[in-house]
Amino acid sequence: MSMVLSLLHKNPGEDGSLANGQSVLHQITITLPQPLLQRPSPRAKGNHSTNAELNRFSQIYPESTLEHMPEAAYCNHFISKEVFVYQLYIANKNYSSWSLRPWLLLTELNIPFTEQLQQFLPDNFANFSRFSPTAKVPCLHDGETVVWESLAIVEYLAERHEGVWPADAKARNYARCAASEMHAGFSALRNICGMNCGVRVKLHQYPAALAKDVQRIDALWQQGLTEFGGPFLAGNNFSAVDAFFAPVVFRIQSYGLELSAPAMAYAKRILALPGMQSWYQAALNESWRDEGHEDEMRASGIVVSDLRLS
Ligand SMILES: N[C@@H](CCC(=O)N[C@@H](CS)C(=O)NCC(=O)O)C(=O)O
Repeated sequence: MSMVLSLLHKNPGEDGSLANGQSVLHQITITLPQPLLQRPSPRAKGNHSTNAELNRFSQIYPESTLEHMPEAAYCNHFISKEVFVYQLYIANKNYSSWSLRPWLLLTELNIPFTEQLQQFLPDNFANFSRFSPTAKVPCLHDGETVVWESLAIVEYLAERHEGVWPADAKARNYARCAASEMHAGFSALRNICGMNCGVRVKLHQYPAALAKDVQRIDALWQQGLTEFGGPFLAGNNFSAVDAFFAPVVFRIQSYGLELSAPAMAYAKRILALPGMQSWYQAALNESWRDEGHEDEMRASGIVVSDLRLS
């Protein structure tokens, strides 16, 4: 299979440095080598490429650095302006549980995106309305297309990237049901144990409605881990259902919630993921406080420790 590639190549300048070099546009016709045709997993569908694909490209064409690629190459499957187009609007990492879901999914699946973090303010409406019709986060922009609602974002990504939902039909059904249950339910857990990554709280009380939500989550997790063999909820790979329950994992940590041993082991595994660690560190480093979220947390319990760094 042949195709024409346009590459912006940089010749070294007189001092030998690329910084002072001249850019030259090359158009070359190439026959794609086999490794490029066998696209690596997780595979991008359509025009969106994964980091793995970009890395593969740069190994095969070392003269094109990743830095040059956005302007440089217009190879339909691998490199196009659209590769870098996803913009994910999120809010404070310490508090924004809905933002965490698509952020973690994109991060763990290695799908390139640009993070647009908008701070919670006493009135978010005007600011958040600039990028979302609901004035809420998360909101994904893909060029002109605006995708609001976390579950819709997941489905949008699933149409373009493999690995968002499990490949196995039974596991996929479980994953979709469990993620939808999380999207629509567990209001006692959400209201009483609002996500606040940096604090450790002793709850004033443990109401029956909260216990019921925690028990249901425990049962759901155990069902997935047992039926599909772990280490993730729907089997061997991290998928959207794990992303949907990621904020619950931070809540377990913050409020000292107790689940069965397999469920606690799962929570520990999720906490250890690079994406979760990175989110957590960023949350601890945030200096902003949102009084609404802080008041909710103080209404539920006593702060035993506050690990936030400033
Ligand atoms: N159902 C929405 C929920 C989004 C949501 O409630 N986001 C919160 C932050 S975690 C928000 O933007 N709140 C801002 C506000 O209400 O002013 C989704 O799934 O994306």
